[in-house]
Amino acid sequence: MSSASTAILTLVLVFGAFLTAQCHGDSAPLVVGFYRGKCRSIDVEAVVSGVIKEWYKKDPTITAALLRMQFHDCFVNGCDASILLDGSNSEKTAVPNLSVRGYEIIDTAKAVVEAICPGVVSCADIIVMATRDAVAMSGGGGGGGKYIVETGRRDGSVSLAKNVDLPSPSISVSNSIKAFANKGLNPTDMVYLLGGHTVGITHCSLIRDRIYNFQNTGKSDPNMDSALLTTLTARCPQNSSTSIDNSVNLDQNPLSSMTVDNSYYRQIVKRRGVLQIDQDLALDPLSNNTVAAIANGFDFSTRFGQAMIKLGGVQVLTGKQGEIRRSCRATNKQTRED
Ligand code: HEM
Ligand SMILES: *[C@@H]1O[C@H](CO)[C@@H](O)[C@H](O)[C@H]1NC(C)=O
Ligand SMILES: *[C@@H]1O[C@H](CO)[C@@H](O)[C@H](O)[C@H]1NC(C)=O
Ligand SMILES: CC(=O)N[C@H]1CO[C@H](CO)[C@@H](O)[C@@H]1O
Repeated sequence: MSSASTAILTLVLVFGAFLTAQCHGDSAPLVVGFYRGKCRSIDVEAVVSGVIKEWYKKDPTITAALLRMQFHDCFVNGCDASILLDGSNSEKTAVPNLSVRGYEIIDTAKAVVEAICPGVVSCADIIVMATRDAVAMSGGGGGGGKYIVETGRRDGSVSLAKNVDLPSPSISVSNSIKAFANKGLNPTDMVYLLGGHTVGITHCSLIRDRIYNFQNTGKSDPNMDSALLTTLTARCPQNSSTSIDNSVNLDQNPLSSMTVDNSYYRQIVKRRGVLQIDQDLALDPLSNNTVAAIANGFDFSTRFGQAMIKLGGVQVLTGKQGEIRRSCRATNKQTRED
């Protein structure tokens, strides 16, 4: 092909791609500070932050609640607040969602922003902003500061329990890497994001196999530190006849179980991981070197924030897609029909 015809072909291709982008121009990139100037001169992010600060003073466990909520929202049908929709068959009714909490926090933040500027701020953005604020209150987010979130998400209208396909606590590191890759997140992102387990709890029902009958051996997980095994045995009796399902801190350093820091990694390298995936992360050759580097002080705070920003970009609705819900618990169509 002559260089002239190559040039023409290139032009046609580039222009064609440009036209295609225009035709599919319902979406727009997320941006930092999307709400600037969209609610008079009011700083919407500061308003949300105020709500989270008040809530955190009463209940510092909201950081764990919101981190898990953002993970579950973004992993199922993208970060579109589908996890917030009520309904007999919606995502929040699916088994892995049973213990997701914090819905009232989002309701409160939404009520406050709706009172100031109705129909402007999406529920999907509120989840991401609120999580960032709570992480900052818990000491995370880059030198004690906040990571800078991008905004401009819009809310979805599809929320189905059958779409919920979240990793189980016994997923292997290699399958977990695949699950994250399906969302555009690389293995390093995954290792940092699992650092979310530096706060919060799990229920005994999800770790009893590791304590008493690991992979049907009738024994505990051989990779579990013996002191941790003693602690967990006491906290999670084998044959608890009651329906009470005790909780156990995911970060087993008692001084740090409420703080967003690298302590989770320091624990798992000492074989003090609580969930099976936590322990395996420190041992599997696919992730052990990254874990060791973070445990030794490699920049957790900044990198965790960056990974959260990336998580917040998974399959988002933007531009003219979706809607800005009036109530985070219902689509606008449902709200009108009520
Ligand atoms: C392979 C990936 C993951 C698996 C298998 C997993 C699994 C789990 C399980 C089983 C629990 C305990 C639930 C309960 O007993 O109530 C839990 C809790 C939690 N997860 Fe994950 N998780 C994963 C990734 C993440 C990510 C990426 C984040 C956030 C960035 C996250 C944040 C949390 C938090 C904060 C809690 C504690 C919630 C609370 O205290 O209410 N997890 N996770
Ligand atoms: C729990 O139940 C199993 C099976 O019934 C039994 O083998 C085991 O000894 C019991 N453990 C305790 C601590 O009672
Ligand atoms: C990670 O695992 C590989 C393979 O087992 C091993 O050679 C390496 O030393 C491990 N790295 C760390 C930091 O333990
Ligand atoms: C928060 C929430 O909606 N939890 C629901 C989880 O699913 C169970 C069973 O479907 C419901 O009873 C809960 O209300």
